Amino acid sequence: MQRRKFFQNATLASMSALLGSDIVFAKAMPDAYLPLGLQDPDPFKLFDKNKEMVVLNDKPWNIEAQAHLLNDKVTPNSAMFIRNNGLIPENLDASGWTLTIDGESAAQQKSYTIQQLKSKFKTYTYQLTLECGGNGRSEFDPPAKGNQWTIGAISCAEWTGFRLRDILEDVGIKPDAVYIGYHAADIHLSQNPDKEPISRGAPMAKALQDETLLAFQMNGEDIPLAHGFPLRLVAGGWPASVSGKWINRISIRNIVHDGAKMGGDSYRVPCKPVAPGEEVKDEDMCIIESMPVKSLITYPKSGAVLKDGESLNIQGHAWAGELDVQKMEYSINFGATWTDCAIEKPINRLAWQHFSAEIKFPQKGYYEVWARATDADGTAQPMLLPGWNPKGYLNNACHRIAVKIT
Ligand SMILES: Nc1nc2c(c(=O)[nH]1)N[C@H]1C(S)=C(S)[C@@H](COP(=O)(O)O)O[C@H]1N2
Ligand SMILES: [Mo]
Repeated sequence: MQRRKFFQNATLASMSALLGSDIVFAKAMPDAYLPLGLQDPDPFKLFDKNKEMVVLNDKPWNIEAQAHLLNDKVTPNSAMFIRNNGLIPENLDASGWTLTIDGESAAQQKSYTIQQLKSKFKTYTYQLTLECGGNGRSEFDPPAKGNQWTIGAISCAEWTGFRLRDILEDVGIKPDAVYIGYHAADIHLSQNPDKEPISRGAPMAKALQDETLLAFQMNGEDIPLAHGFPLRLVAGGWPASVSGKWINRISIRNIVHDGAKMGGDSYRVPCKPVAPGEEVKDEDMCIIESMPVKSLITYPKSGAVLKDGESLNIQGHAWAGELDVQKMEYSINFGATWTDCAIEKPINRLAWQHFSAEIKFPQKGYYEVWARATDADGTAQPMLLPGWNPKGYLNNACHRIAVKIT
């Protein structure tokens, strides 16, 4: 079994990390021995996640958050969703890691160790919103295949690393460059080494943005293994599939990158709206770029009970891909009328924004609080499920919680 093999091949350091303490007599431990403390790994312990995270799949691991776990302004590892297309790579060694830049539109091929990157390039820290393109998929009808994400495939951690632009410019970008494509160390589910689980990328304009990082730290520490240790691409505001984990190669392409999961229904939606269930021709599908405006009520948890006369302080976050969120509103009457929430400015571009509001309810009974964000272009979240598409991407419908006043 894959998981078992992972532990047998794990280095002593990674075993200690997973056990949460040093193996004192490690020298005496037989080769390829599986310490009892690591048998039958519990995913919450394995990945250091909150016990209330929801496992959608264990082969590959796909784990989502719940709204109330995401109340922190900076998402901690414990509440960060995991989305894997393949198997997490084994035996990763940061000191031996190299990043190679190549491709038709690279002026030369060049490789760097992480140490060389650190000595050569300035580091930057940004808080960046990463939402899986399939977040909200579970609501589509007819249903879409894939992980049935509800609302929890969203995070906004703080990432530290190099500007991808600085590295690409050091290598030299030919004038015909149109796209970058990443390659990573994870393993295809078939275990076929010639297949990549995923190899996506972004147009040069996104690759060259100030905030597009090749990160080596998350929230001030080494990136957790499941989130791309030792080096990951972070392209905030775009489907998180662009943010390749375990990156060892980036190609500068003179065509739209044609790696795994760049074509077909993967991370693509009909360029124009279609009826639910309708067949869409390949040439009528468009690659998802900036994610749509969306928000989440992270406090209180749905099902809150208040006493008559008590007011409720709601809190949450809103984000809008490449854009800022300009307005945040709530409704307690199923969207008949809306009231403004207070909304903060983002800490930097591509970071989510925090909102809050003090709500008074007119009388005892059952209510729903609906939240709606509007982006800087004036586009608001839809109240109900938006445009159907074959793979169930881009559901940015309003989030809602139930509240009872007794
Ligand atoms: N190498 C690699 N990078 C990857 C993936 C993957 O399977 N392999 N999944 C992508 C997808 S679809 C998403 S949504 C994000 C999830 O990032 P996270 O697991 O750190 O939350 O990683 C992206 N980067
Ligand atoms: Mo994703």
